[in-house]
Amino acid sequence: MKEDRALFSADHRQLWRMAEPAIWTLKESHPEEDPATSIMRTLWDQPRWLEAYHLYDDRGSELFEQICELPEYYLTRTEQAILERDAAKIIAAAPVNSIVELGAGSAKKTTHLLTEQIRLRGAGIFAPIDVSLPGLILSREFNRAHLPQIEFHGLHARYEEGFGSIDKGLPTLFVFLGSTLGNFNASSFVRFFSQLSEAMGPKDFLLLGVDRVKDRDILEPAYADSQGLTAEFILNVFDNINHLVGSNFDLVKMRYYSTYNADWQQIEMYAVSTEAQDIRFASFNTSFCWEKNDQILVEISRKFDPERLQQQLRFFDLHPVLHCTDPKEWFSLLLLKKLA
Ligand code: AVJ
Repeated sequence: MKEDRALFSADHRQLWRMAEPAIWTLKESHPEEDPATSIMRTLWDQPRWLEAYHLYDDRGSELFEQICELPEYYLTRTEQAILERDAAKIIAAAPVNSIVELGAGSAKKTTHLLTEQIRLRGAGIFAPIDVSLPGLILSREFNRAHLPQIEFHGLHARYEEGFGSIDKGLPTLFVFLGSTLGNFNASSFVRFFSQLSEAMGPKDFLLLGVDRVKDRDILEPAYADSQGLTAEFILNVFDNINHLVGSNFDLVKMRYYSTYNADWQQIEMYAVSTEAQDIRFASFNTSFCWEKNDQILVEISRKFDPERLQQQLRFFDLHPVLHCTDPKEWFSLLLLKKLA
């Protein structure tokens, strides 16, 4: 493919190999921390908690797709509607050759941006970065069928590994949708934006989709659906953990609990033990007692004030260009430009 070199920076190009047609993987991955270490570190923290990425094994990814369709879960369809309405405005304001999507998930939303890119500029590169290979393959097939003018390069990697390899000279729109940012606590927020800003060149933009602070009567049902899908999604993490570190969490002896913490502007999703259980970790030769009624914080979903977020992002040399929202002002898309 002639334009491979246009996507990767010269000194990163040789780190990648094509694992599948149009899908790249790192020859060697050196994550800051592997999944098992992350689990052991946060479960020994007080209070015990987990990093959100453990939720997305195959079953978890499937359950999350179903959550997106729930009547109570307004986020996906609200963001989709904003994109449908404002994609042309966004692409016009961001003169780029390539679109790099972090944690692509359902590539459906990005289609609006790519369609506008074709309409306005006739061509472009689309490079979704995702840890899920099946997701990338679906995205590649969709692209092949519906967006032939767009050159596709899937990056099978964690976001920070992926965006670090993109050529800084190639005008790029980085896209981070779905309020995935809401999963980051204060320290991962700073680390993420430092790394991303560092990876961005002077012609680059960032499109950020974030769920907004609002009444708890709207927020809480989105994370406590009547079908119990969210509960299943959250508790499923323990199946994945049992698999990753050889532990014996018993899903029958726990329940799901969620609440909106207004002081911290975040939904908190917990697993609560319904009886004392001795949790053993075969791979680490250690154990702890999970007492009855004790909680493990499995996920946070932060809610944002868009003006305040724009101010915070100036610290990372990201300056506001556009702010798109829905009529109810429930969700925001922020377009930011990297200042050289
Ligand atoms: C994928 C992080 C945006 O926080 O709304 C949905 C994850 N967890 N229901 C969110 C989630 C439970 C979701 N994000």
